[in-house]
Amino acid sequence: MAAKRKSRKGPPRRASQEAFKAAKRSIPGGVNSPVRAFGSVGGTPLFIDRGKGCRIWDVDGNEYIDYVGSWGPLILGHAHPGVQRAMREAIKKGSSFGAPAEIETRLAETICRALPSVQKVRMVSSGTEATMSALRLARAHTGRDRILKFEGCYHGHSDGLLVGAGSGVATLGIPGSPGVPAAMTELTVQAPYNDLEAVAQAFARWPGEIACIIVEPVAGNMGCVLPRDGFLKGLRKLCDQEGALLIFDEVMTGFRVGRASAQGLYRVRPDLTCLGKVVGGGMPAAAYGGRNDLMRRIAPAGDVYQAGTLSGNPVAMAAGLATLERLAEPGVYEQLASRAQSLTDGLASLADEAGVPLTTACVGGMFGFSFHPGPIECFSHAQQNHEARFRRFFSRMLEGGINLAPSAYEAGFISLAHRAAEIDRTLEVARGALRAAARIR
Ligand code: KE4
Repeated sequence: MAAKRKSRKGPPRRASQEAFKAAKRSIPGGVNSPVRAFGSVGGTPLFIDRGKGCRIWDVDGNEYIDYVGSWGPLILGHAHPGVQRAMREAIKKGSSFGAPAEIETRLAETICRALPSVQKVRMVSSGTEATMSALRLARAHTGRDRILKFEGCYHGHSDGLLVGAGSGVATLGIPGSPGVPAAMTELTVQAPYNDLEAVAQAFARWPGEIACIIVEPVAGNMGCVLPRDGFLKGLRKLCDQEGALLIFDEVMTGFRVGRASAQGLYRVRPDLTCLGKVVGGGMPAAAYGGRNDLMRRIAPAGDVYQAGTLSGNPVAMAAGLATLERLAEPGVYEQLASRAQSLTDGLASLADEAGVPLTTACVGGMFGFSFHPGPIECFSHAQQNHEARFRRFFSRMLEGGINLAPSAYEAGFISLAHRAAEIDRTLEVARGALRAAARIR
């Protein structure tokens, strides 16, 4: 009888285990957002005690090089001194007034200066709010009810956007969660990402009914999937032909893939843009904005209602402003992009060495990888990821002190605090982790 494999002794996790047990007694699933629960990788989620720069420490005192970065916001790294200073200054004056403050205008002006397509912008508190509001505005402006999204793209959890996985052609959405009425998702058309033909067919099937297309210009919720050449420009052209609005959901890509975000990188001008994550610098802040003639419909300037108790919160504005100000310095995006490229090139060559198929992608300071020979251009490709290999790789990396997104359907994030030394260390650990993954048939 083969000797029972002794269970690997990873770093101590007792305190996280205790914390998780306690959390589950009062929080559904023990977490305040599902992906944090390690559902698709197994084991106990890390309960984090603190972060600094590109590192985090869990409550057992284990140290990790962090590539989650709070799912994108911490592009400067954890506990950035400039961001903390700005927040301290702001909090000294109070936390929230429910009345306008000049700091909101300063962040709005910074966003409008960086994104020429954004002539006016409204601050909200989450990406979900930003996309939900942008869709309402698109429907009001066009008088149409249908919206078109792409399979594998995630735009937050508002009802009409929680649709089940698609079928490979343009289909009417089906509820992706209990509690979402079919009536809501029937107005959502879903097409495969990178498939312009399917989008054209949708417009032909529902002529004059589609208010807008909402798209992640780089898809970061099915791994990291880049737009094919011409895809985004093709969406622009179809929207112009069909009288629909083009909404770029840049909650993840905004100020992440370049100063002018994905719309600047790919030179496509959306009608509306949704932002989040980086613009809040780690605090709850997001935004939607676009052309003057559209945004002036938003209450109280216009008749399209949207509101929020903590929208434009001064402390969050301070964190966002300090973050965007640092990102305006020369060379930051070149540094982020080169770190992401070194990491993904290194992973690809180590995977070759280990004989395990791995497809990598990176743009600006975001990256992804899939245990699949590729290409990965849409959700059905992403679904072919070898889950067991991903899980083994993830857990060996975690044991080695590297914190990656606990799901193959997420992207990874580089911060300005990640130096070449951290990339080298990550690749050192990845060498063994990829060999371990390769052993799984
Ligand atoms: P929030 O409501 O979570 O702030 O933003 C929703 C959202 C909208 N658009 C895009 C492109 C997004 O990626 C997100 C949220 N991203 C996820 C990570 N893939 C947040 C992490 C989580 O859900 O816990």
